[in-house]
Amino acid sequence: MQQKLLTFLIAALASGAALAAPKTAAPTVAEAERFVAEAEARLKQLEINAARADWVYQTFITDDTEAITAQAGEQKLTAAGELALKARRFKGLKLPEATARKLKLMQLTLMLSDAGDREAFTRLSAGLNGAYGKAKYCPKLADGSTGPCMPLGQLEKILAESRDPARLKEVWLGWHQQAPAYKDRYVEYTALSNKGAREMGFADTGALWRSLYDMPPAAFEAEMERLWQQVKPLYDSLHTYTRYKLRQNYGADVVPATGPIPAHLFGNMWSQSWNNLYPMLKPAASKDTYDLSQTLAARKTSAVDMTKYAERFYTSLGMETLPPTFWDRSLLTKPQDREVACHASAWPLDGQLDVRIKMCITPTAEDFRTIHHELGHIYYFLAYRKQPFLFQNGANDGFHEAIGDTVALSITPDYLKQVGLKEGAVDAGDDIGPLLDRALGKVAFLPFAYLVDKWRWDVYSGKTKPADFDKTWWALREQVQGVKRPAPMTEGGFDAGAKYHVAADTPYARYFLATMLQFQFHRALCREAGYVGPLNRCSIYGNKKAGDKLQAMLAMGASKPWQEALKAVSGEDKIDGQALLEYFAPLKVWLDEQNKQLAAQTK
Ligand code: X8Z
Ligand code: ZN
Repeated sequence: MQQKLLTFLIAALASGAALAAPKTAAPTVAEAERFVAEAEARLKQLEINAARADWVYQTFITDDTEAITAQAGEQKLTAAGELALKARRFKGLKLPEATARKLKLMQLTLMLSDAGDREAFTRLSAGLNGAYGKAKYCPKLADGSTGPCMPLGQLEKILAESRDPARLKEVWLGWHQQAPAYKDRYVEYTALSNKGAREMGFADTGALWRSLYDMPPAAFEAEMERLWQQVKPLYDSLHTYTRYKLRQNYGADVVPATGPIPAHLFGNMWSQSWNNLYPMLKPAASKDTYDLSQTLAARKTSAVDMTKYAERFYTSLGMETLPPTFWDRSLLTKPQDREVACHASAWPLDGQLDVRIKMCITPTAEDFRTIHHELGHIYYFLAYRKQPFLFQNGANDGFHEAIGDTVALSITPDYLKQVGLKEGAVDAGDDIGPLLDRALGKVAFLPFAYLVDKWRWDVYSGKTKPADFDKTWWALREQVQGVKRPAPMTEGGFDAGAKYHVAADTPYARYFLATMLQFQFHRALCREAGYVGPLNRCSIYGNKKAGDKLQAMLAMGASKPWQEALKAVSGEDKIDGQALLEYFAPLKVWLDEQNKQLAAQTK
């Protein structure tokens, strides 16, 4: 307490806040409203500047663009910290709801009172993002020379397509070897971030992150655990089934009968989605040999066409067409002449119609899903653009991640047929095939989405020291996800840093929440559309009634606690795994039956 008060006073003095606010005059409602209006105008301008600088940086990574984005980020951070401290003055004052909420939101930020710290922090932040974006694996050839260097996209393609375990292992290790180069910077960065969180009165940055959900941070942590336990039995069934199939395919030497499974075998760099294993895992009885990736590749579907398919889904719900500047200014394919950060992202550049996607699109089913995901962000931006600046955000970050995925749940075999992306008849009796494919994306993802921030919370709290980064990372991955490192850990390793969101310091609990939320949204919107029947066959494509319901929630932005936004769309006020479990219920029965039979066969 003492320590907190002291840091507050130092910070307040450094920012000039204590000098600016006369101690005697009690704050008034009018003053609070004036303060909020001025703060919003100032933050908005700085946000636009920072977004522009960052866009240029991430689509053209150079030392110069890095310096420019760091500088713009620093200006934003300076103002955010200063205003957050000043906002404290109105604590306890009875205010209109919206003003009180804006003051609360303004205080959920880092505050670094020292200019040198701010400069170092924003430089490290930009540098880490760039380092991840530029990283490449350059294989050593037998003659001692170095082979052509491979960026992440190329390595991911090999993991998706090759079934040679030695090659998979090489590629997996090749990518994970890159992260130690920025481990020291990450350590320095997290220390500064913690300093900023503490100056603002939070225990550490993890505590700040857990404070972003309209509930006490400890309650949020308990919710995460409750949700994971709720869906864990379904994950366990999928993991068991996958192990049998991997063992059949790779043999008992590669895949152990019990314990964690080597991480390089799941068709994905982080074993976070297993869709690429579908051909190996698909039900023997399924006649459906349909492969969307094959169709998209064979037709040489362009990045623009992929995006247009997604746009048409949203407009079929009654939403607006994308503004012309979206098409002029987005980056949809990987440029060959410069370094870019390929990790897909959606950008609100001016809080109005200047919205953009940055993504290195290839004609695959995975990118088809991802472009629907990204447009979910874009349509959220567009829907809440009429809100005041501080409410131009998702109800919480899990909502933002869930919108596009909700829409993508409506990409059913029927829908693909309807838009001409599926040839041949849809087998109405075959639910298990498509459900399994969906589970390989969604259910397989749950433990990974749960554990990334579980690991980071301990890093931020200091419980995990830098020397133990890999030890604690792999303890979680083994215990929660049931996957293991394909080779022993190395001294100074930084495997968590081989994931974009760790290097770029983007919170990850949002994706775990989004996975729950999207099934709640899907169920609610299907009901709104008047659909009765199994949730996995429902597509809201073309349904304006469902679209209006969704749009109404999107338009609320962050103006109300997320519980109200959830209520508006689904009538529920808790994030819950029940809708997801209901969606996959037929698959759970099937998996458990398969596992029983496979166990009997291997006795
Ligand atoms: O990062 C993303 C999106 C951008 S918000 C492409 N996702 C997570 C990931 O790639 O790890 C979407 C699913 C999870
Ligand atoms: Zn996203």
